[in-house]
Amino acid sequence: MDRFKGKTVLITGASSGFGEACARGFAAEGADLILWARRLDRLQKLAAELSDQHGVSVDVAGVDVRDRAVVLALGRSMADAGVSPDVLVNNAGLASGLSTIFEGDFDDWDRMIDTNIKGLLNVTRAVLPLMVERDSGHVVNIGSVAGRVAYPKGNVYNATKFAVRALNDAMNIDLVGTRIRVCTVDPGAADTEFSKVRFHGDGERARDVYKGFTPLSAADVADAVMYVAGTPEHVNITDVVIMPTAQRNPYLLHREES
Ligand code: NDP
Ligand code: 8X3
Repeated sequence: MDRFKGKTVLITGASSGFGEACARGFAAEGADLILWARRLDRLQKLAAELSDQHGVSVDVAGVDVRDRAVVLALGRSMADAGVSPDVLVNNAGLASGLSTIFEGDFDDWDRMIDTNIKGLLNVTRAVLPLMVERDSGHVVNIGSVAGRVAYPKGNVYNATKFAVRALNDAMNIDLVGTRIRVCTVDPGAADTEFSKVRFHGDGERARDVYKGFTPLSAADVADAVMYVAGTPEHVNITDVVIMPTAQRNPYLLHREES
């Protein structure tokens, strides 16, 4: 299928997990890509593979979404080059640590707030004017079930994802009367590098998160993003919640005994 042929899709956090899976999925359906993340080496490898395999153009940049000056400069370069993404996947994000609020680590808090809220805002502020200018585009924000209900020791991560949901609603409100659509895709437990990052590189602790049930894969989430982005222009899906069948909310996850 060539659902996205001739479209340009900008994905933040494309060096692993959902972002990488979205890059693979959109490229397989003909989209040209702009991929941002800090690990440029990974993006370059992915770009070579996808352009080779699917004949699409893939532009990469080593970007920290927290760096407002860099993000805004990239937005200006796109404007100068006459490029305006058809789809922006605001995916870059992370959890850092899991502890009570009275034991929380300030660096973890800053990392999450600066990336998940301010980084998403930086990218949106850089890219959305290009969409408004031509009255066309689609923003898909990656939220989380953590943005719908707080869970023990999730506190600041929860707050950042509640913020993503508020910003998703706010974008839709600010864009009424335009043809630009905005959706939050809110996944539950998905096996990516997410937990390894949350536990500061502790792979064993990360693996335990996904024991006893089949978690979502990154490709499952990419499918949902592509479904949303593939709807006709008069259809605006504003919220998608996607969880493994074993999970019904952040508190209710069925694990088989091993
Ligand atoms: P991964 O850790 O696999 O991917 C995270 C991506 O974000 C990486 O590509 C990373 O790239 C990028 N990233 C992190 N910080 C920055 C930054 N400052 N600037 C640019 N890129 C950054 O995790 P997931 O794929 O699971 O996470 C993607 C999104 O999905 C996040 O927003 C996460 O909160 C959310 N989510 C995850 C769930 C899960 O269970 N996995 C469930 C619900 C939501 P690099 O390090 O190269 O910069
Ligand atoms: C990631 C899913 O449940 O670990 O947002 O918060 S969860």
